[in-house]
Amino acid sequence: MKERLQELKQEALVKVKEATTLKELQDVRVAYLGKKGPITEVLRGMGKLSKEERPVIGELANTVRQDIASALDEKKESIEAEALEKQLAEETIDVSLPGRPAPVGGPHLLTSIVEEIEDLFIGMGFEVREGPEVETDYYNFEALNLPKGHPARDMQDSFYITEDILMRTHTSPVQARTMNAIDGSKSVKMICPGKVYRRDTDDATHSHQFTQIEGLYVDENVRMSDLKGVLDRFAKQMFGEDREIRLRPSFFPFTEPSVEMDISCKVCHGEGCHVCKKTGWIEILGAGMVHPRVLEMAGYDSQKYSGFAFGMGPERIAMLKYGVDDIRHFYTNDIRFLKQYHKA
Ligand code: FA5
Repeated sequence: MKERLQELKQEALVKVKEATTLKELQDVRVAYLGKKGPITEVLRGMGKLSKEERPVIGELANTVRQDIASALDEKKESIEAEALEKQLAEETIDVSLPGRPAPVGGPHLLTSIVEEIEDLFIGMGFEVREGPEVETDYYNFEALNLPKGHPARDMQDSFYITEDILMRTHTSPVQARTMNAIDGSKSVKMICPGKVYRRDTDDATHSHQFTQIEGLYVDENVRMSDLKGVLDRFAKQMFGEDREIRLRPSFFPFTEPSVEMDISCKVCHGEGCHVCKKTGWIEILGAGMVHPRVLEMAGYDSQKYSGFAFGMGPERIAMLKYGVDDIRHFYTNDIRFLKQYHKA
């Protein structure tokens, strides 16, 4: 019986050694130490032994049991430790790896340029005003000295909603609205950014919906030289002190005299390209001295008050400033284009 017990012990220890998983180890435990296992069987047969042999075999059986049990426990610990180590190795976090960038949006180039222009004029004492995009014929045209049937209405091909309501074709109605609201009682110095709509055919420099920024300064003794000074400061601050501007005589029914301001093309540096239609210049704004009739319609005494006004297209300004070669880039929303202008 002694030999049998020693044999069982050796056998069990080999199996414990060979086991590689907790499941295999549990099977060994059940097989050798379980109720139906060979050691229990040996102990059951003790009744047949002599009185002297019984305690010796009993003690040996217990020792064998304990040896197998502690070998099992040891092996269990080592399998568990190995598993933990493997898991830790697999789940190791390399803190030196670059993180996954979370996509962050930014203002649209057009929004940034409008804000930049606003800041620039706020710095010169102008206030920012807004007006409706769906406008009455009166404010869009009549209050600006463009009565019904006036041929100059053709300069701005319009989207009419009813006979008297249209999508505003420029931001100039906000001039009339602002002046009307104060009824000629005090000076006005404002700019108005916003969307405008025209039945223009889309091309590299024209869009049927675009942005304008209007400017208006009405006070006593406002002169043409004030307009020139403000526009010159605007152009230099926006494009650099070395930028060239030119004022060309023009016509707007709401200003007299009227001018158009061009700035030298940044894309071709005056050589002529498709952006500037081979002229080397890009028209960016219309301006002039507010027509006395417009002042009077708004309630001002045109003998006492005078003013200047201007209206510019921020898309054209952004195109010049950043060398954008097609106005349609602002509206097709290609993220590759827009991303280039996101400020960090
Ligand atoms: C006007 O709209 C006048 N209301 C501007 C003005 C205001 C003159 C106050 C005098 C006093 P004009 O049609 O030229 O003017 O347009 C002004 C600017 O808008 C242009 O210089 C140009 O930069 C821009 N613009 C005009 N049409 C388009 C278009 N289809 N697409 C993009 N920009 C345009």
